[in-house]
Amino acid sequence: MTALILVVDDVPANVKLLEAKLNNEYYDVVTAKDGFEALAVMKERHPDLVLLDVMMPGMDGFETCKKIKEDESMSHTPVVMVTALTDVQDRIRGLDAGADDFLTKPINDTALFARVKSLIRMKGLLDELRLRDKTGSQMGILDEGQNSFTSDVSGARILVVDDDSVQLKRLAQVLGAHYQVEAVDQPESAQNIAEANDFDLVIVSTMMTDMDGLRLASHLKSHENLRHVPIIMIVDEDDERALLKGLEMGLNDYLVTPVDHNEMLARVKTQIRRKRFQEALKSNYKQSISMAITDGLTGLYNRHYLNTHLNNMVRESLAKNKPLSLLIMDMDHFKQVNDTYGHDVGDQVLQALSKVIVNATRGSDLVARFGGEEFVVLMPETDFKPALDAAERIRRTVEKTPFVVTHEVGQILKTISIGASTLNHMGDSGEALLKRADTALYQAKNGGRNKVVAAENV
Ligand code: GH3
Ligand code: MG
Ligand code: MG
Repeated sequence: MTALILVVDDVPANVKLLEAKLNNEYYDVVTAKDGFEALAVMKERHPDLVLLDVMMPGMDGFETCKKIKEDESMSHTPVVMVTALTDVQDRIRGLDAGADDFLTKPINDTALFARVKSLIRMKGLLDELRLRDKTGSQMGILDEGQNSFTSDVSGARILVVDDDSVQLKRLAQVLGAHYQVEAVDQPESAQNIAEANDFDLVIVSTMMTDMDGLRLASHLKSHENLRHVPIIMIVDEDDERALLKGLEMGLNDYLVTPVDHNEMLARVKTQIRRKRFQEALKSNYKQSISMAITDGLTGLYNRHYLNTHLNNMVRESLAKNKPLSLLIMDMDHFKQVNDTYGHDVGDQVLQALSKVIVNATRGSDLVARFGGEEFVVLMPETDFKPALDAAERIRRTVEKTPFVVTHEVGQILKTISIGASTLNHMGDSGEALLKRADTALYQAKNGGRNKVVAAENV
């Protein structure tokens, strides 16, 4: 995921070093030499993340962070405080100022990228939620300031697995002041407990005697109902292998022993917030507003909503120079289903197709029913190539997955055609983006159906 990161430090060598590291991983970087400049840059460039030095002349990092978090236009931007290794007090002050995370100097690359990635993913989900709320209020179905996103993490449930009962007790105590904690010192039972409960986060030690914590984590991650539950591992500072392996496996974050309590609280909060944003996005606005913006048959967003949201999304993506792709898909010879099996069975096929599309796309992708048997997927922060890959994946899935219906035939195999377009940063509009995809869809139909066609990008 591409992102713009603001690096704030009064020492030019520190700025240069961080800038080089981040550029190396293909992040865009803007810099500021003090808090005043940082605030000005934020107003103008809207970065996705701020790496903020603590010790700076004039306005220090705490004060800068406070100002960021008090300003409605920037408060949603994650801030990582960069502090000296020993400054425990700094961490507490940083948390009070609203910082989302810490990094200690000298900055370790693994720690830097684990945190940057995790916070940017959270910011991406939050941006999408904010935009959907804006669309809702523009449509007059949601009051300004009536948010579906929240920073509230209260009531969250955490499972902690560690056979070191002293450490376990200490962690459970610290977390217990804010969350509902289930502490498990017999790792063999952890899997069952995790499956039987609805946890928002799992913390697993990788330093257990009789069980490989990474293996346990990998089992949890591969379980259907637990896949979306974030996992933080506890690792030995010197065990680079376990750390890298865990991150590579997709574990969400890590803590080194001895675990710093404030650091743990900050990281736990980030993971829980991210999970909640993700759930809010997936829930497709099941609240009262849903009637006006969703389609009755499929529960997807309706065309009116898509049009409003599309324009917001195009404007935002152009302003931030971010990619945006769009797919429009249409079932092939759908009329035959109605004609052969009746309209009700046709409806069932459309419902089943909408499920296939939702399952094949990401939470931040917006799926809408555009018309009778036409669907649109709007893919923020997605370049053309991955969008085409997704389209091809959906096409193939439909081709080989029969739709189960209540009619005596039992199941019906159908295909879909897809047109794909991507945002042209030289100048574009929602209407033009949609039109290009629609022209490509028409070509897919003419070219024999069951095809994905990419639009010319003009
Ligand atoms: P093509 O491959 O060219 O797309 O052929 P097609 O038969 O899929 O397309 P056509 O546009 O000729 O027919 C679409 C049909 O979809 C006609 C319409 O009655 C039916 N339809 C539209 N909305 C609904 C709905 O909500 N439920 C059902 N069951 N059918 C619908
Ligand atoms: Mg400094
Ligand atoms: Mg059709």
